[in-house]
Parts: sequence; C-alpha cells; structure tokens
Amino acid sequence: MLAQWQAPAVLVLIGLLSVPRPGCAEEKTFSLTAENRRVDIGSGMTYDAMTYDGTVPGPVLRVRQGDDVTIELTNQTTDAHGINVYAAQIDPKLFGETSTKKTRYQFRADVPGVFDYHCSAFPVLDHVAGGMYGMMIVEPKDGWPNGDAQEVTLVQNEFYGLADPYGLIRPDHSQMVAADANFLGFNGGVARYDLHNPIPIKVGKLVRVFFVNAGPSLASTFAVNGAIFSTVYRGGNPQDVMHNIKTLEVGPGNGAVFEFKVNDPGDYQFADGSLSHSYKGARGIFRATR
Ligand SMILES: [Cu+2]
Repeated sequence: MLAQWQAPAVLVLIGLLSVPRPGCAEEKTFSLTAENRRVDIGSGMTYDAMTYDGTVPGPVLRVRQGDDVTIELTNQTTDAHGINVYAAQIDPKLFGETSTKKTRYQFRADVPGVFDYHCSAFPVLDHVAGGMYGMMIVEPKDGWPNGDAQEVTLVQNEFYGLADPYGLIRPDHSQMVAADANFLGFNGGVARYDLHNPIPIKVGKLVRVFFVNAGPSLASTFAVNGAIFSTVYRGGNPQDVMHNIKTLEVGPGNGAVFEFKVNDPGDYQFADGSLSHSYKGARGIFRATR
C-alpha cells in the first residue's frame, strides 16, 4: 500500500532554486499565507491540515548570514495563526498569535544554521501537528566549509489520527497530547521516497542533507544505511561540527546538516533510527548511480 503514492522528485530540490551567493548581505522578503487545506500524505491517505501556502511542510525559506529578512503572513482563515521563525532573535510577541489577518516583522539573520519555523497560535501543539511548520536555512556568510554538494532538504514530522474508510485523517488532539503518533513522514509524506520514488544521488559526490525535525513531540535519529556521515553540523552551525558518525539525535524543533558520500551504486535507505518511527513512515531511499 505504501508504494502506491509517488511524489514529484523535484520537491526535494526546492532548496536548490534560491541558493544565496557569497557577497553582500541582501534584503529577503517571504510572504506566506495561512490556509486550511486537505493534503495528500501518501499511502492512500489525506489529512485535514492547517498550512503555510497550502503545503505541508511550508516552503523552504533560504537566506544568507547577515541578510535582512522580512516575514509576512496573511491569514486567510477564521482561526488564529502566526509564524515563529527561530532564526529570528526578536520579541516573540511579534510572531503573532491572534486572529490578526496580517503579521509582519523583520530581523537580521545573524546565526547560520538550519532552523524550523512554525505557527505560534494556541495550542501550538495542534497547529504544528496540523501541518504549520517548515525549514529556514541560514547559509554561513562564507558558504559551507566543504563546498559544492548535492543538496537535499528533509523535514521530518508526525501525523496524529487514523484514516477513515476513505483514507481521510482528521487530526486527533488526544493522540497529540499523548505523543502517540500514528504516522511519520519526510516532507509531508508517509514513506514518500520509497522504492518507486527514490531521491537520486551520485556515487562519490558529496550529499548535503538539510534536516529539520518538526515534531511536534518525538526525537529523531536520522541515519543512512550503508553510509557514515563524514561531517555533521549540529543545528546546522558550521562551528558545531562532528565527523564520522552514524547518526545524531535531533530533538523536536531542532535541525542539523548531514554530509556523506556513497562508494557504490545501489539503494541506500535513510530513516529515523527508531524502528517504530521508520515503520510508521519516517523512511526513504537514496538511489545512487555513477
Ligand atoms: Cu496556526
């Protein structure tokens, strides 16, 4: 059943479309909308989600260290929504948490890393489990130390609720409170990058995975079967570096950058090392070719 659903592989390349170049700091504006949407999460299931821009997760927001960043959120719903960008070091009240139709704030992205962003409206648990989260990459001002690489963005998350006979999941608050996830996924899909929809990589070419665990509640131990991470930046911060490790625990709301190469062609499964989590959908395939 899990193999029936295929997502466009191009979605994993979102982060490639707006790679900042070294040079002067820039002004970057991201205008998002909060909207309710029934989204396809794969495996024949749909999810009544709260979203940024109609997708789960929301768009990857990519800037460079030193950029002046403006965040704008237009709320198209009758519910309260906001947007808490963790790369911003500002008064949290500015993130918005009322039914205000417009939220707007600015900050300078001083700290490089991979950060999550998510809704700030109460109860935050329901809004994050409902789908309101995404990734912000703050590129180091001098670029990534290991230079050119194939870049992939992966956001891990949990889904709470069981599907009805039509495959529809209505988010289950009690399950959320119990942190008893029914499904997990990467980039909004349960087993999204399975054998029928693998992420292509090249033998001998450095792969750089920008990873965020959106949670809302479970830790992840991301790993790639058949590979050792040559470099890992905790939080995506180049100053917090580790080498030659199998995995790193990334708690809910945290991020990391994982770099690796493979030596042979083949299918390399990536997954949350928790076998329960991977069974529930937090798994996928890198397909390596020469
Ligand atoms: Cu919200």
